[in-house]
Amino acid sequence: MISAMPASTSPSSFPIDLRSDTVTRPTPAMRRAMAEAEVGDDVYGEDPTVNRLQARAAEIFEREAALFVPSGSMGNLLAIKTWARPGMEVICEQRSHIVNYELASMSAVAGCMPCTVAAADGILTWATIEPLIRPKGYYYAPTGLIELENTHNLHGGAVYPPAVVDEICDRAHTAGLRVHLDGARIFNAGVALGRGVAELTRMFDSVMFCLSKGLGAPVGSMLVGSRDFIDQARVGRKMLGGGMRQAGVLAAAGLVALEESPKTLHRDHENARFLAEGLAQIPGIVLDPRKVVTNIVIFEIRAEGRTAQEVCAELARRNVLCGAMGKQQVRMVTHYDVDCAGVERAISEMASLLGGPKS
Ligand code: TLP
Repeated sequence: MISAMPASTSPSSFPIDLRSDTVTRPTPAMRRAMAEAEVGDDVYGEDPTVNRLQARAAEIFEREAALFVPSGSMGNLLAIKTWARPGMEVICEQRSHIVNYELASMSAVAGCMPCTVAAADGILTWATIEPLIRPKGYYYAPTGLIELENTHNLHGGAVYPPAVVDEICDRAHTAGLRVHLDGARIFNAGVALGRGVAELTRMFDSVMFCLSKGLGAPVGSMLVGSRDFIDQARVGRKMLGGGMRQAGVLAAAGLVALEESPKTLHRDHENARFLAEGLAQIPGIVLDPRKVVTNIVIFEIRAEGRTAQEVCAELARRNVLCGAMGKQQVRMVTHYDVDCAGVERAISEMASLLGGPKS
């Protein structure tokens, strides 16, 4: 059986892969569940394991229904397609994943236009959103949807204060607008705040969360919401070519991820904080470790003549993998396939690359 190799027992030639929490390999329990999964044709609604996963996700989020989708990107796109019509705008944060990493699918496929605003730490408030809502007028593209991202990927896994979310949703609903959550890492937000995901997401009209990020499943994300919303999203999924057949082999791993992985996310957060504290000591790195509250560490490289890409390439030669974001920023993401020893190695390789701890 192939399983993830714990970094603590690995030789230093084994890569420490901090590029993303998407790189995890299925746990032995997931692989067992996949091998033993009962399956059927999910386009007929007859895959018992997919049905169990959907029922369980709906139960955990205290919603009427849920839908298993191949990716988080498809889940977000389905929400936009379901709530908004072509020619409408979607209000979202400037560095949100739907704007930066989803191939402009909201425009190319759903016919919508992003209406973005930059927010400190990526955290929108009603005060930043309200001026973007279009008044009635035949020449305006009407506002079709508001989208929030929690945790916020490009803002280093920042977490929305629940009161801010509640106010946005409450005011949006009063204004007759829907709010969708890109909750790819909402379980990380839950752990950071010590709150349940149902409580954190109760005001949203729809929620997408990923099984294949920190929760560690090999494939898949979930949309949750009302029965009516999910029925429409299911039709949209088929239209996008996302109707799956014996998907129970994937859903089985998703069920294990959903039940088991939230309990261990706190370790990823501890490792991320430890990583941030170590990196912050290195000259040429600008980073405030107090801002690292989940599993994403983003920092600036301010080393003479060195770009983020060059630093990442050099680290890769030393078997530490991470991602450059633009010219100066680097992202490292912790997950269950990297333990504390792996994090220590990442810090020491970076220190030796950039020249020892700050004096
Ligand atoms: N994020 C990936 C990359 O696409 C950047 C990563 O490595 O972090 N919402 C958020 C907040 C995400 O971070 C991601 C993936 C998605 C949506 C899309 O999920 P997938 O990759 O399943 O389409």
